[in-house]
Amino acid sequence: MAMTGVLRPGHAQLRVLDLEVSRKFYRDVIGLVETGTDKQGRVYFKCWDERDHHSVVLREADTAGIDFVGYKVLDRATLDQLERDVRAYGLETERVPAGDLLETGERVRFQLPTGHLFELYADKKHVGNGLGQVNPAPWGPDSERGMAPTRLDHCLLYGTNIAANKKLFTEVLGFYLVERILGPKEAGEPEVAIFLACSHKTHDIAFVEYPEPGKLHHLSFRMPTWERVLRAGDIMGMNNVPIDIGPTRHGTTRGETIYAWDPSGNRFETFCGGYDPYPDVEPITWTHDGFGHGLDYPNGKLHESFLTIVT
Ligand code: M3P
Ligand code: FE
Repeated sequence: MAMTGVLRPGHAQLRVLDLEVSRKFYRDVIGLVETGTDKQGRVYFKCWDERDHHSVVLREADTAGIDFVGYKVLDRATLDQLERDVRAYGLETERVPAGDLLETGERVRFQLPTGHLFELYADKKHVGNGLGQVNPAPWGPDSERGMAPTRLDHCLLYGTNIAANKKLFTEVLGFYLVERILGPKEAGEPEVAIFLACSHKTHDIAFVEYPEPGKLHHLSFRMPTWERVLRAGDIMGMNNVPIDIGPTRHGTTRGETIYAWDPSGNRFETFCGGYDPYPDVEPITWTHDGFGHGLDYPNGKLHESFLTIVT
């Protein structure tokens, strides 16, 4: 089998300021499928074409931001091996019991050098996409409500010491570097952003160097087409959703995109396109001078809000 180890982003738990307002927003405006509420009051969603029970979990809190992200691994043997590898590398790990998140098996949790809580897990209930496993229709009612992204694509996290994250992800977790952004020449061109893949995508996770640990820049939702990204923009307009950037195309990862804010101020992305890297690609580099086009290719512009606002 070609794909082993860590498979994909599986879930993210977001802090939201008003659960009912956020529930409506994620369900009716973004168009996710609500799949449950747990004893703690957390609300669970999946994107319509995801097969596992959930990918987005909302927790009401006084501040916005991200509690943790979880990545699905191939099987339990892989989970046990990666847990040993992370410990041998020198990080402490914790097992979160099965059932702590609805319909989810044990999770191995550890803190990244950037301050984020990161989890690996092997088991989550298969609930399907509503279209069945035999002779399925190509789409159904859940793909036609709101923006209706197909899946949770990646997250971009801001934090301290991304160089240490790069080492952990590439040497222990089996990710590879696809693109990177360099700082100014005067500073010795340090890597200020890294885009890492565990699959055949331009990024499954990305990090930006930032003085504060544990910050969320955005959760990204995959759209099937550019047309659907533009339609997501129409839906943002109809619902007065504040937009940060777009519709436009990044130079970095070549994605077509809109960034906007949820009612709590957590940024999200509706994203499509990119290209298909393999683990043997030579990473693409964006210099400090070229980064305006990296961020917004047509406009070649560094957007202040995009670079500085995080939750
Ligand atoms: C993306 C993406 C930065 C670029 C971000 C790119 C931090 O979010 O999905 O390609 O400049
Ligand atoms: Fe993104």
